Amino acid sequence: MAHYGRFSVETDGTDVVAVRPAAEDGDPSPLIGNVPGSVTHPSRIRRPAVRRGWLEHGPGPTTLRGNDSYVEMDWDEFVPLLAGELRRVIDRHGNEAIYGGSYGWGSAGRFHHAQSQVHRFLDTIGGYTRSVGNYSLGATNVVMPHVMGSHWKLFSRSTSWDVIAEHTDLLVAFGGVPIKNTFVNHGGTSHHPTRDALHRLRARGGRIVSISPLADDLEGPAERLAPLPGSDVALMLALAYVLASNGWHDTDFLARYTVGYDRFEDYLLGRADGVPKSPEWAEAITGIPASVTEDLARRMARSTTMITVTFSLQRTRHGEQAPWMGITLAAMLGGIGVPGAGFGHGYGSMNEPGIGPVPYPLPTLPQGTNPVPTSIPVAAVSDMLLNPGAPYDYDGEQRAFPDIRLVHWAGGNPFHHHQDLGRLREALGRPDTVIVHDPYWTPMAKHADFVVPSTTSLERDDLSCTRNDPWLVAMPAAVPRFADSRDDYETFTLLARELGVEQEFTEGRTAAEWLRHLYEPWRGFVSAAGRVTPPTFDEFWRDGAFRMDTEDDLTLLEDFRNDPERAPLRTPSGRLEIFSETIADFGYDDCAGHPRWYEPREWLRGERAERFPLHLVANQPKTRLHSQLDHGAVSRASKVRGREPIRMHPDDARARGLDDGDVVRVFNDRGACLAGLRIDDGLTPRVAQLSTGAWYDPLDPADPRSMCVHGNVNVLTEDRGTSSLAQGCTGQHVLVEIEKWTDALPPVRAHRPPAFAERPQK
Ligand code: PGD
Repeated sequence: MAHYGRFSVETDGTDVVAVRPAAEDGDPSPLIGNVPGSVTHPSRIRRPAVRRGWLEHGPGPTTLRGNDSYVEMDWDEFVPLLAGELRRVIDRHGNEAIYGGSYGWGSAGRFHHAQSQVHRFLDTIGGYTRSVGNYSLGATNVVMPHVMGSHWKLFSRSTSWDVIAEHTDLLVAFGGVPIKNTFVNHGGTSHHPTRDALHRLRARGGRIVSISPLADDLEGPAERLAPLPGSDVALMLALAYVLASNGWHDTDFLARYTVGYDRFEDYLLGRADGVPKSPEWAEAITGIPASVTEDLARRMARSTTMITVTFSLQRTRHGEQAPWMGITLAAMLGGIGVPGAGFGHGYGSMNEPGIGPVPYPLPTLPQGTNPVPTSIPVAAVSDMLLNPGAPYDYDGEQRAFPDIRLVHWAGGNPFHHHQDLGRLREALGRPDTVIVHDPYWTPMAKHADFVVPSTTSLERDDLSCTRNDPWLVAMPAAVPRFADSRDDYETFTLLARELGVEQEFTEGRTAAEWLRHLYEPWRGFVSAAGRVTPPTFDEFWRDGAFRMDTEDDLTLLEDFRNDPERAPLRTPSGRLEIFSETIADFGYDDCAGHPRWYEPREWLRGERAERFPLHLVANQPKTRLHSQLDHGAVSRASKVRGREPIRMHPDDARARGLDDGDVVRVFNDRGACLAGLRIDDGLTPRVAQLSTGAWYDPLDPADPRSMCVHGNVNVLTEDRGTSSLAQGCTGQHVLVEIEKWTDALPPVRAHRPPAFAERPQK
């Protein structure tokens, strides 16, 4: 048994055969059950490989990506070929033509973190076009700095679960608090306090209101409201309306700590546009009876109320509005900065909000400086590849997309995270060359020209930690490297050598020396700060883990509440901006100067619903982390006849003649996929749910818009930004129709390697 992260693994010398959670974790994640067998799974990339068509025709746009065979080769041949292509693109088109945005959650360790490695390497060779933001929080990342001066504070300095359990009387949870998402956090996680905190809150007599179309977004006793998906902001506005029109809002708080409430109130009460955002107005949008809204607002005004909004609510068109309106509502209640009251974002979205932060920086691999200033919002990747030079708006800037010739990807799977995969496939046909590093033949690897076999975290020494978790963990390799795979660090070292910049990339250190180098100065820094004295590197490595101190019992924005002059927010006014002059001055027609209701495109009251009458919630899976280890035992066990499960209400199934266990075709005008039906009365009627993360598996790989036979929901979602402000990912909601699949069942080949070929004759 070897310690691995905060769980232990038992191996047979080549692969993991059993996993055991950390002893102190009272509610361990079931997802670790996907790990056994993952090192030697048939979907591992055994050797470096180059797409046959690339070898035959050289670099250039092509429709063959995703529909070609691969030629395996030795590292000695592969590295000069790949380095030569990087050199060609830089010499002919400049470094801006390399897209190294390379988004993704791959790999837990601090040193072998794939994103850090690829960015450091690309910086060393002269830079690259990068991406900004992420798929989790595209809208929040941009709007909340304007509103409250920060976005990271919302998560890393959020009100602690212990404080909520002890002080909150009424938890009003937009999006619920889905336990499944608290299994994971970026960089690893050691304990899972959410379920216990909710239990303690209830035991004290606290109440929870879960606002979601899915009953299991909140486990255990709770009141549930199910507004029409996508209409939560209208419900929030109606709650605000009840507070304002009854004089239950905290005018002292609004005057002292916020700006622009009066402008917002003109809109809220209908003075600005003649439309009061009353409970009756909202009822016609949300379907929630006006009396229910009034009653909830009354209780919110009388209790210590915490309003939370999950990340999912901002992963939709106009996603900026939900967190902005949530914090506005909390400001009207006057509880921001008060223990147990105020606002929270992302409880139940991952295992970070509610957990105390480490009060000092963590060991981090320096990434160098990127000499290329060009960036894109991360979810604009297809737009960029398809439309070089095209103008676009982003956070007050008028920008133009760069002309990308080479895509270099490590540690992410765009066929998991991006929307409208048919469009993504067309976009990936445009560059001259696509390079992907991954341990597995993911769909992204199957669209690459150069496929670089990476080790997994189980095959290399590393250390892990994350900003909201007390444990710094030694992760010694549990098993030898699989086949001919290499650590990304080693691959980049070889490429850097070939390109004449090895010393700049490695600074003369081996991977083992880097671990010590990251750790020892950090130890000195932390010791000097005087809070704790970490052990020496050798002691740390021997003991396997070090418990850092964390700041516990936090209340979000408590310092600001205590003294807004001495602890102002980093907004232009120093206060919470219910009306943002900055955003208003951008002049966008899809994001005004204060939170407001915008009708979504993909929702049941729109015209599209006449053709596609079911609202599909495309949320995070509970059987794996995103698309990772989709072939693991826990993920596989959930599949229905080998397809990703889709849930729908019994009435909707009956109306279509569908039974539990049927394979169904889920479709709209963008694409289609097969999925396995699970009937569930915990869903609101006319709502279906299909998680992200089933590996894309086209029936006809030659057709970019081919049906996915395995159930990848992103063949259906729209590739459109949240708004001109943030251009965030909007993958959470999509309208579809569902019908029984009556043809012969096509085989699922998602987890098989591609075809291999002989080298083409020149
Ligand atoms: P993962 O499946 O985690 O998904 O998208 P993301 O791309 O992060 O991909 C990580 C990849 O890294 C895997 O292929 C894994 O094999 C690889 N990997 C692991 N270790 C290593 C390593 O050491 N080296 C290398 N080179 N690779 C490694 C997640 C994204 O999806 C996120 S964060 C969100 S929140 C979005 N959510 C939604 C949503 O709610 N709805 C829809 N429709 N779509 C979404 N997409 C987004």
